[in-house]
Amino acid sequence: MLSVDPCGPDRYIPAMSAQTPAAQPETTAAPQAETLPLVIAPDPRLKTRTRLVTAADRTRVSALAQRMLATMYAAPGIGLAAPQVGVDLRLAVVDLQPDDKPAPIILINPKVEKTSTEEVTREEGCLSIPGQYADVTRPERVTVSYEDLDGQTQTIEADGLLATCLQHEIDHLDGILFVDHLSALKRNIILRKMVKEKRLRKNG
Ligand code: K1U
Ligand code: ZN
Repeated sequence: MLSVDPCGPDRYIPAMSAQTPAAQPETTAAPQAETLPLVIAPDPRLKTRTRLVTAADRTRVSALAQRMLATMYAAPGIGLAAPQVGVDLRLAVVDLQPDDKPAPIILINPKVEKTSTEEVTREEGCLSIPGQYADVTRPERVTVSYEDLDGQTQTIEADGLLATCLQHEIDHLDGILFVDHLSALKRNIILRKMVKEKRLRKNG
């Protein structure tokens, strides 16, 4: 059982605009966490191995994880790692929203414990490499251990898109982007486009 309160996307806030003050419900929605600016490639923060979350980081990590979830839902995306919001910590969030219902997972110090020998090729995108997609081959199944917000060790055995997403997010914590799994030719085509787009954004 996960101990995480989603506190995520705007669509979970009840619509208030059609209600008069007298008709408003007595209970108030949980305050929405603010989104964070995304770090866009190329950026050295995306190429750096992050550091372990320690007991001293715990209070900060809870609020940060809620803001990362808000950022991921707003993007929209199915995962987000701390370096993508400029934070040098081993922290990631994932939500594939099965049945269109929120099912956020907050992963502190996640670690791939086991991978299958069978591989699968799936198209990947990245919120730090917007508009670029490519087929990436990875192990089909993974076992990932992580700490939850209560400091309890949890284990996920994943296949399908969740397995791909977990590997993509843990790669981020090691400074690895999905383009690093491609041939040098494909990687350079994508990275050159990113350099060009960054230059265009900078120069207006
Ligand atoms: O870490 C990230 O950059 C997020 C990335 C995760 C990911 C996507 C695909 C395969 C592996 C990992 C994204 O979420 S990109 C956006 C995306 O895939 C998506 C967006 C809306 C609905 C469904 C998927
Ligand atoms: Zn990514």
